[in-house]
Amino acid sequence: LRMESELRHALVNNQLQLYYQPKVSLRSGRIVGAEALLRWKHPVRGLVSPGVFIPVAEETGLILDLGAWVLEEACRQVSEWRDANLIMPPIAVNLSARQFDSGLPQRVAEVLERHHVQPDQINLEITESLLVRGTDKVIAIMNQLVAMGMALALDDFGTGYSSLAYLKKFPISTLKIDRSFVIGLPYEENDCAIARAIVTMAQQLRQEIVAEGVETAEQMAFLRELGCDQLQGYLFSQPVPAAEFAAMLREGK
Ligand code: G
Ligand code: G
Ligand code: NA
Ligand code: MN
Repeated sequence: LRMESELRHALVNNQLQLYYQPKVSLRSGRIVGAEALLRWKHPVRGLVSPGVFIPVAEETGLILDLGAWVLEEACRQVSEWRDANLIMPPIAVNLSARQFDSGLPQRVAEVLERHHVQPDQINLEITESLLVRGTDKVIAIMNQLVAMGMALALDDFGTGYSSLAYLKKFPISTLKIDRSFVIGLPYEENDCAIARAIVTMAQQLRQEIVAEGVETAEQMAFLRELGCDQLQGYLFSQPVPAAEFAAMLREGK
């Protein structure tokens, strides 16, 4: 309860911030996207990880207000970058399954319009739990978002309980291989087999594939060999504040 009220306070007192972690093309070595990640700058406790407060927000329903703030802030930032004549790759925003109701497409469209942001400037990352719930209603909402011109990515792939066969029911253009399978590459046989299976399947389904949590050159080499499209991880950059991300882009990385 304490954390909930502090989090509510944080929301209205500008203690929340978005950091941006680049996604790098394995082919060109260039930044081709970024994931926006929430940070809580607590006046006493310092930087609080979303790993701590997102679960609380999910439980209490506060995630709806947080999620709305994240989308608003990402669009505001994208429009600021555009006004500064920065050529920006798509910015991905994480969506909680709880945000996925029939009003979502309209809410997203309103935020995009308010900031004059094109729908292909913002990607949406969803988790497997949403697919498991995979009702026709969820599919219909996804289809509406895609019809608006937005791309959907499936986050943390491999950690949930969705079957591979059912992936093709959903209009998802990108799969993100969860960090837990990347850690053991290229030495753990099981991780290699899982990564290979995910990439092969994604290629068959014509989906882009992003590897998360890439920390070593050996992991990158293995993922390149597999035909993975993009990587995200400390090897290239940690999540950084907006100004730092813009500077990386200007340097033409
Ligand atoms: O940045 P970090 O690795 O500490 O994030 C921990 C978890 O919090 C990750 O699973 C990440 O997806 C989640 N997270 C970060 N930002 C957001 C956000 O804006 N919305 C939601 N729903 N989850 C987020
Ligand atoms: O669940 P999600 O994939 O959205 O979580 C992303 C989280 O992973 C972010 O909080 C980010 O800080 C963290 N992260 C990103 N790259 C790396 C990495 O290379 N290694 C580790 N250990 N964590 C990472
Ligand atoms: Na992720
Ligand atoms: Mn994510």
